[in-house]
Amino acid sequence: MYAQMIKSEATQDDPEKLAAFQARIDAGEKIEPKDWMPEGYRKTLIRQIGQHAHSEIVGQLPEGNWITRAPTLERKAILLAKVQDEAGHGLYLYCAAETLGVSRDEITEMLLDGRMKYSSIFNYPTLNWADIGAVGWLVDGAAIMNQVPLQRTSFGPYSRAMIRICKEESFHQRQGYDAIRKMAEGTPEQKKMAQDALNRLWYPSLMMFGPSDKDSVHSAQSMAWKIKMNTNDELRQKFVDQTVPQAEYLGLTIPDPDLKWNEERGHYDYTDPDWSEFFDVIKGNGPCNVDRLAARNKAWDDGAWVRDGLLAHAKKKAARQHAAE
Ligand code: FAQ
Repeated sequence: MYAQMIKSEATQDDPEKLAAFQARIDAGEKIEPKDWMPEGYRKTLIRQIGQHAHSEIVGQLPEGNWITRAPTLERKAILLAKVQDEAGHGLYLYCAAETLGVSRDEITEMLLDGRMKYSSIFNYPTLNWADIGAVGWLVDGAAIMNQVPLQRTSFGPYSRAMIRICKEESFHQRQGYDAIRKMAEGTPEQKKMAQDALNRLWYPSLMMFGPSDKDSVHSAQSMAWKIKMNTNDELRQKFVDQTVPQAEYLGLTIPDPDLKWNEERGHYDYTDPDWSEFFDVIKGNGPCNVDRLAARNKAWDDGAWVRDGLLAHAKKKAARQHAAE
């Protein structure tokens, strides 16, 4: 339905303006907030940037769950810093979305009542400490794979936000790898926990790249507009190729008996995730969807007095300024 809306609005745009806009994109120019843009481009960006921002915010929950139970003070401090970084990423992205004419409150409300999505991965639980290592290694690893090309995306504010985010995400990925390496090199029980985390998070991590190309409704238009730089399957393959040697180094086994190097393709052949599970999770039926949205709704409601107070202060200040003029 959203895709239909975008299509119908795109066709209402002046063909000459559309052609000039596409020429700018093709020439690699950045589009800035005050530039003319097709309505479909604006809406697609709000959807993608908003979904991305929500993922950063909701993504704090599975890791935040372990801050009080981190095994050492050092691990606690690192995890705390990482979770704070994710909040910062959410804020840069909400600001980028605001330049497209949608307020942070509006898109937050769309998350809270289920009209907007966030990444499927955050609907899976973090059951033990090894999961925190696996989240950094796999989830941040997949996020970087997706986000490095987005530094070149056509919309200026999004592309600039991605440059800073990617720097921090690579630190996150390395801390995750270091945490899981410690477990994999630890006691047999710790190694078992690391393997169990990999078993549970492997396929949900592959799902982060979105449905297979044949089922991706937005890829073609988003790639033409350089809102997306690669297809979902291209990035998923790159992620598999990068991660398999990392698992081998850890002495862990990717839970895919059919995974093998394909000499001819120069890539690993791998098993796709269960796409029916993916679509079920993004419809709201994953293991933690209800809890995640309840936690975000509670945080929003509990913070109402802060927002009201700030707004009242801003209104009072504006009234004072107005009276003085
Ligand atoms: N989860 O036609 P496509 C992070 C939806 S940040 C949920 O292929 P598109 C940092 C899609 O919206 C992770 N929904 O769609 C961190 C569409 O539904 P709609 C987030 C998904 O947009 C780490 C439908 O399926 N990163 O992890 C998912 O061209 C650790 C059809 O799909 C970003 O958001 C999914 N996985 O491609 C934080 C990156 N995949 O809207 C804390 C930017 C697809 O029509 C801790 N986003 N859908 O109702 C993107 O690159 C794209 O939006 C894709 C999807 C690739 C995710």
